[in-house]
Amino acid sequence: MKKDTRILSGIQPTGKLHLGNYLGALKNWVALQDEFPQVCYYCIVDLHAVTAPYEPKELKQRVFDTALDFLAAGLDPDKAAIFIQSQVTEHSELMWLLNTITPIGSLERMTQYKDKKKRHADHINAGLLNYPILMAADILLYRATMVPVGEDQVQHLELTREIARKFNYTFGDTFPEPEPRLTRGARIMSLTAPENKMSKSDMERSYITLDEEPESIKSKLKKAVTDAGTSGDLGPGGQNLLTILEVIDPEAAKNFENDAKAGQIRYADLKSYLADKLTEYFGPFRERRQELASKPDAVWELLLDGTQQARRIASATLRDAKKKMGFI
Ligand code: AQP
Repeated sequence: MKKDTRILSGIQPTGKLHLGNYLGALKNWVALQDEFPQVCYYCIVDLHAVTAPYEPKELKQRVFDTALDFLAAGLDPDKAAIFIQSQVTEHSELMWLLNTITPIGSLERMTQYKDKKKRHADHINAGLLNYPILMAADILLYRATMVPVGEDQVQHLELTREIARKFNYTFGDTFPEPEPRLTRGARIMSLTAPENKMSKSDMERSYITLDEEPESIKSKLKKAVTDAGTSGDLGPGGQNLLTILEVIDPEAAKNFENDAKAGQIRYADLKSYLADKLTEYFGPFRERRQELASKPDAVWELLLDGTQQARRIASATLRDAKKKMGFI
């Protein structure tokens, strides 16, 4: 392992985590904490979450829910720092400094911004535009060298690299340029509109949370859209179900795929098999989550520990950046 490897990633507390968040991010985070213990920083990015409309009374509970999902999925506070973004105030301060060297044109080009602008047409705020600068601050504050992300975040990471280069060029060498670590292939689509990705802020029927009850998994999958494409082709809905099955039972997925190629697939069978497999796969997760939920003080304590670890690094980096910029 290179001595200076450091890993950072974050998830917004915008709802309970779903299969997409797990297969596209969390599963990979757990593997990385085992491969690179003591240098992973995993963050609940609540400052990002408030760029879209939300209910203030629910925010703290959502942060807590996300922490439960992190821990139940296998993130281990002895190997990785798990913390809440807003509690390390250096994130906001570095973001302001980076604001001053980021061209507005670069922000306006971001696909996610353009997409969110459409989705929240009555709530286009500066935070939505500046979202990638806060993400750059999250990453650069820890001098992260590797950022595990889904395909959808690669453009933001490229901007982070540009910001780091510009800062280094203008004020002197300060930040390494972080590399993306792409999660292989797992882009999970909505159950109700499989041309869109599975999203927490979408309607409940469109996603399966990691702690979803077996009956509910069954009923959501039963109603999942599975329009076949041309004959022998699964269509986006069926393909999505196979993508999910591939991760937990590759052999069965292959068999269903062969059935589909032969024009003999029975979606009811695929859905019912997948429901059983998901129920089994996430059984231990549900148990761990329930147990953790019954000890809220211990969970908040873990988050506090993680925050303290994060703050030690964050405050040293911010101090260095301010020094380079001439503040101190
Ligand atoms: N459908 C998905 N398939 C694969 N990966 C996904 N991720 C999210 N959805 C899928 C990955 O999860 C990580 C954290 O995402 P986030 O919560 O910070 O924001 P998001 O990508 O916007 O996730 P959601 O569920 O769609 O949240 P909302 O609805 O609040 O916007 C990222 O690494 C992402 O790639």
